[in-house]
Amino acid sequence: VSSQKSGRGAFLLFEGVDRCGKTTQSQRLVEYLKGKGVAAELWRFPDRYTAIGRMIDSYLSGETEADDAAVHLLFSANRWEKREAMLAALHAGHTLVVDRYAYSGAAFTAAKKVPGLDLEWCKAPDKGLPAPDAVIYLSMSPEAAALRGGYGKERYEKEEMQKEVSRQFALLADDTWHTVDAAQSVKAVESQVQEIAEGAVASCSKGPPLRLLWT
Ligand code: Z5A
Repeated sequence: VSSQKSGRGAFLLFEGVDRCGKTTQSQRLVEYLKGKGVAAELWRFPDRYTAIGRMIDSYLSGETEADDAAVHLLFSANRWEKREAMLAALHAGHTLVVDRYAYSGAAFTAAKKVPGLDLEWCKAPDKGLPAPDAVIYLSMSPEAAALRGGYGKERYEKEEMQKEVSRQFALLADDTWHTVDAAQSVKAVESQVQEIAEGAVASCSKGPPLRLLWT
């Protein structure tokens, strides 16, 4: 892998249940890519620092209540408000390593099993966003993930919910997905992640058009 002046950056996305190691691996991947001369940036969703993100943060912490459909649309809006900046960074040749995105959005709301809010409904507001070049799905049973220090205090951090989220993620797998066994050591996961990332960075340096999500 080497930095490229032509072409574009790669959009690399980490998804998976709570505690599977997304934050750990996304941080390590950015450092690894930078060490290889790739301009890499770490992004995460929700972005809790925008006005919309603060509403989401308050909902996740349990401080406020909100209608499930309305909160789903807030998560989606939090991605749309970042679209232009994402596109600008990718076209400037920056590789984005993103911790959660629309797949989490669809999986978490669909997991609530609210009548009317099925998986297709949940995907609809995110259609047309920049699509990732590679989704790195860190696969782990919610039971094993819970052993990693237990769940925190946020709204969805409960084993039953995480099991249903995991079932919904399985329905969202597409041709950009690479499943990595997240129960391995940090180093073993990391070396598989690096291989996937290097492949995607190399092919994006040739300048393929960015795809639009779920269209
Ligand atoms: N949500 C939504 O509903 N709709 C949306 O559209 C979006 C999100 C985008 C935000 O969570 C919540 O919003 C989330 C989904 C929902 N709710 N839940 N649940 P977040 O992304 O802010 O969650 P987080 O708390 O930052 O991340 P996480 O998922 O809890 O953890 P993680 O990033 O996957 O794992 P980690 O922090 O890297 O690792 C967890 C622990 O395991 C830590 O102690 C590590 O040192 C350890 N670890 C990591 N890897 C290993 C290995 N390989 N072996 C052993 N131990 C390890």
